[in-house]
Amino acid sequence: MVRAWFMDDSDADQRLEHMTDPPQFVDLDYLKEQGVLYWKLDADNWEKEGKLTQIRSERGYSYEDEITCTPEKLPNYEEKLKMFYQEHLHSDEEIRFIVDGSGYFDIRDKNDKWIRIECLKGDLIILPAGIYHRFTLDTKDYIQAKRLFVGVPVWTPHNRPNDDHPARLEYLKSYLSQAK
Ligand code: KMT
Ligand code: NI
Repeated sequence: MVRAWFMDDSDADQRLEHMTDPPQFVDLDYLKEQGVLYWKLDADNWEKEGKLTQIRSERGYSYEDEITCTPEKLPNYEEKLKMFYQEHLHSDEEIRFIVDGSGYFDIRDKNDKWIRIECLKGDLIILPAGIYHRFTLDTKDYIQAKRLFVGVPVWTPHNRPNDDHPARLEYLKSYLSQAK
């Protein structure tokens, strides 16, 4: 089961868990209310398992590649990791299937609070277009993930504030219009 929790506001290392004391976990339904989708897949057997193929065809993901976050495999490693951790949004979904390692996706909930989502080997996570979010490695410093996309990929991050971005407006309309 995915673990996700409200973050504390300490400015300690971004790679730490940043749980509050006591921890305040959120469940899948809460993530779904913010438009975040999640599946657990068999990372060692995903081809046979067929779930990824099914999700790919249902959602029209025609593009796929792999990213490995290590200084050797990721060009401009330091710079990229800094970029990933700047709060931003995209014009499209961000889809990641973790084939090895782990890391955290942080998303802003409807009350603009940070929720940290622990992504482990076998997790498939979809962030909706227009959600403010960021990514960090954890203290193990290693993740390898498949990136999926509909059509030609656009990875451009639009850093916050970008409240008039069409994807932001669409996101607000779809998910936050009844937010309390
Ligand atoms: C991103 O866009 O934040 C990433 O691709 C992070 C590495 S993949 C989990
Ligand atoms: Ni992103």
